[in-house]
Amino acid sequence: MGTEENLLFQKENGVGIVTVNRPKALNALNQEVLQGLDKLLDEIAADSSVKVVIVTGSGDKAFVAGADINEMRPLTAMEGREWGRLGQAVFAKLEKLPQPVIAAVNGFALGGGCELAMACDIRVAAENAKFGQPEVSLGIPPGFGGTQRLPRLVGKGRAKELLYTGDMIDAAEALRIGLVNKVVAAEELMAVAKTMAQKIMSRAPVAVQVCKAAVNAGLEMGLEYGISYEAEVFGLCFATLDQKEGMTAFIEKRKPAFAGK
Ligand code: DAK
Repeated sequence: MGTEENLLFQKENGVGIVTVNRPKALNALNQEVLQGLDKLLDEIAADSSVKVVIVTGSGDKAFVAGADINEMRPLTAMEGREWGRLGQAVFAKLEKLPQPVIAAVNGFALGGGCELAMACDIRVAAENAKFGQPEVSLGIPPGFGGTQRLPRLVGKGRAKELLYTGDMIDAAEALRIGLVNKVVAAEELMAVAKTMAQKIMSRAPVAVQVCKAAVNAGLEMGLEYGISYEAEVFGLCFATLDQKEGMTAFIEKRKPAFAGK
């Protein structure tokens, strides 16, 4: 599986760990990282041995401190649009990845870093994590989905406050407003993320994937159509071995052994 120096990938007991590895620039996302991530996500999507993905940053200071400002500064309008399109496509790919994705946020998650965390399904944060969309201080709005995913997670009013002020919030505040799912001690972050990954992996894989697709699609289509989509995928799951195994195991009072089929 492909790895770039500034983007690391390792597999550990079915969990794929993606690490943005530019600690000297606080893991800021440059074009090379985005292109590497694009390729890596295709490989992960096609790799059935990866059941759950964790995304994190190198070092103990930053998850990702945003898009690379040095690289962005000289862009023309057309180049900026291309750059933004690449990032948006990569983040959409991450959001739609068949496998569940946990962001293990180990420090600054600013701008594109906050947007990266929001494109993941679940966010676990270290106590020292800091979140924010400081783009308005740089003369731009967020460009990797921040104006869209932030209000969907924390509500319109809170999102607008963060977007307009560019304020940074700490992990406790992020937890309070629903931007993160859990806050843990920094030294426990990866262990907690891995334990959560293992728990998800112990459930019926197809059912988990269907939950992900139904939540993502449903939030874009309104309750009536979302409910109807749910009925379709609910029905489809009765064609899986996992449904037979899950219900039989319950009746037989034993743990299910899911095949993911
Ligand atoms: N880009 C490039 N380098 C960065 C960086 C970034 N975002 N953030 C930090 N660094 C670098 C610093 O320049 C410094 O490099 P050296 O001076 O050592 O060479 C090194 O990382 C360490 O940072 P500091 O010395 O500043 O460390 P501090 O602890 O003092 O401060 C900080 C940490 C995170 C508060 C500070 O570094 C900071 O404010 N960083 C910038 C955070 C930020 O503004 N992030 C948002 C970036 S804008 C678009 C699509 C998307 C986007 C834009 C357009 N299109 C549609 C076109 C997204 C934009 C963003 O994400």
